[in-house]
Amino acid sequence: MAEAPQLKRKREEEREEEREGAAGAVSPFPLAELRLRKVLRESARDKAVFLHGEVTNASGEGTDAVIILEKTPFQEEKVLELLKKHTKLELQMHNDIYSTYHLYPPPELSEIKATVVFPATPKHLHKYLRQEAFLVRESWQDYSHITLPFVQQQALSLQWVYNILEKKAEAERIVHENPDPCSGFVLLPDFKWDQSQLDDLHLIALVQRRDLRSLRDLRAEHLPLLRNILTEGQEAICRRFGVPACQLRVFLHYQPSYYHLHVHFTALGCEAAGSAVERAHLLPDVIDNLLMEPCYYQRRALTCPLRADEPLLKKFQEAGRL
Ligand code: DD3
Repeated sequence: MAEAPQLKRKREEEREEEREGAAGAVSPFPLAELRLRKVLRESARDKAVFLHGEVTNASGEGTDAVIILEKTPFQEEKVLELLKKHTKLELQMHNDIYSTYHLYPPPELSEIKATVVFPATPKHLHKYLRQEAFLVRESWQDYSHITLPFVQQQALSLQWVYNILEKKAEAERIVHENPDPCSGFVLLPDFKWDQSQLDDLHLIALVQRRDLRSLRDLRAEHLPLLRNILTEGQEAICRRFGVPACQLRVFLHYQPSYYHLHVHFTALGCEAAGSAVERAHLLPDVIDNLLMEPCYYQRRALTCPLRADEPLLKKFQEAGRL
């Protein structure tokens, strides 16, 4: 529940901007005009629900959208307000020294984070369906014969990444940039983090160069890039958010969810999805592996979880590798 003073100041600034902009503000997505098609997934643990919605235009054509609704973590300085203020209180049960209540706080204390993908492709809709996962052991041969051709032909749009690198989107959110075209990167908060509290801190480093897809492409020649990301990323996060390097988990995913090389920085105290051993590779370990063996990631087998509906899993099944 700790909060850096920088965060507090930043939020106050944002609130001011909101107030100033409120009058002429244009909503980028008509949330209210949405019709619910299907609940894709819901998670009691994460306090989140994933919805498939549809917006109908004037000529009656429907366009798909994904909406993710999440209850946000508590903020220390607001918790007391929650108990006083204009919160309605409803006793649920009482037994001896124990009792439970339902609280109905005022709107400004009961925000819900909404993430919208619009228009959403069938791939987006699929991504959030609850799915069983399977572990695949991918040899280098598997990578070159199965995974790489698949990654090349699926060509999922990386437009949002290029927009960030070219400052066409989220430019004001950039925390640090190293502009070197070969060993540079851009560091900014991940979509998943609303920056209201440090508990779930999550930033991503997107590399400037566009020829690196994943861990599998990394060789000793990329060590300067990886070292830059590690040291400059840690420094920038400590400066901006006050979180020291020893409390940051810096890692890559294999398989990644998009094939433009990126590195995650998350708060050590936050065990959110994605830090599991079957998918996460710590950056300092990656660096050491490449130091000892320049072609480490072109030689060893890598384990990764694949969801039942993922086309890549089907490719492994067809090849008799599962
Ligand atoms: C994505 C993986 C991708 C749905 C959702 C997220 N961080 C992003 C666009 C801009 C971003 C991210 C795809 C897409 Cl919710 C489908 O992630 C993003 N901007 N992870 C930031 N800062």
